[in-house]
Amino acid sequence: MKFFSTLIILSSALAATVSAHEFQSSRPDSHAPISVMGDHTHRKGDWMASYRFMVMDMDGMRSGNDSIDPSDVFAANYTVTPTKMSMYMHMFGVMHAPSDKFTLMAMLPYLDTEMDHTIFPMAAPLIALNDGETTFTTRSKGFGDLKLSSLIKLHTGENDRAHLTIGVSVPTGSISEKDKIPGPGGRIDRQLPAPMQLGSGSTDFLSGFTYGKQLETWSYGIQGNSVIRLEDNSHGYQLGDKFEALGWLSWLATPSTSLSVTAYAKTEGELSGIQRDVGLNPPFAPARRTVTTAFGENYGGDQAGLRVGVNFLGKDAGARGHRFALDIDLPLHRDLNGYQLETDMVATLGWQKAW
Ligand SMILES: [Cu+2]
Repeated sequence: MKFFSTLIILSSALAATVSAHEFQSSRPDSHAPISVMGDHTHRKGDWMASYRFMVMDMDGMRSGNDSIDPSDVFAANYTVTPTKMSMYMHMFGVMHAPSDKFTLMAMLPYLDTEMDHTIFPMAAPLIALNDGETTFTTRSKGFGDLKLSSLIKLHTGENDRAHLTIGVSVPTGSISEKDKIPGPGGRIDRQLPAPMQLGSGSTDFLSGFTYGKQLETWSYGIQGNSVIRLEDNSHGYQLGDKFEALGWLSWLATPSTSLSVTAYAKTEGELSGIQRDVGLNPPFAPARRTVTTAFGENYGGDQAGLRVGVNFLGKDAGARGHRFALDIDLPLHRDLNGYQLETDMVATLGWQKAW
């Protein structure tokens, strides 16, 4: 909460320097940096389409605040450790305002995820890996969970605005994805652990609060958002709840280009329950554990970092009204529960157009 109070103090300091003018949606910084979801509302009758392409790169394992090696994970009694994960996400969005008070938003992601693993060398012969390989890669791809939200305007001032977001995440994404995983019987199709599944499997409650203010050549905003899981899924587990607080500062560099810095802090709970069909102990060594991702204690944690971004709003004939934006996330603080892959970089490229 120290993060939040710092943001509020920063906001008040900036507000004191303001000169009044209309909130201008024709400015590139009237939208938050592209990685912020549900940041703006629309006027009655407006429609907006959006597309985001996200790349997430996770390289190497971490426990708490420390980067660790596969040997550390094997020493902690695990037989297999992830070593690397890359995720590509295509996110499709539609917004529509049936009235000035309410804006409806729908978002559907398409995910393509790959995870590399290393097997404890002393265990490889026991799993009967006669091919001599001690690594394997799993992949999953498909549509994820559909998020439906209503953005409710709370305040529209001369140069500031605030809204509430209330929504639901519908479990349209599969949680039955399988891929070839070595084990008894060789490399055969087995249930993938939660990070490789396409959805949460549960109906989740989404909520958020967003405030934004425009100055002559600057603007800023703050947002708090959360994801609360409402049930266990059909595979017997529940992902952790998520809470995030963020604030951004944008500078109107030219009439069509703004540059931004975003600071964020987020926390996610452990996975609860037992993932059905994901083995906990290898049959050849019942005292050992299989892979870190099979255990709920190796999920969630706290992260904070900075994102830098650019928003572009087309003004000339061909590109008029088209928005293009890029945002790069560099995590600075990663305090992860148990043993997990660490996030090194997230890049978001987006397009938006309103009618
Ligand atoms: Cu919009």
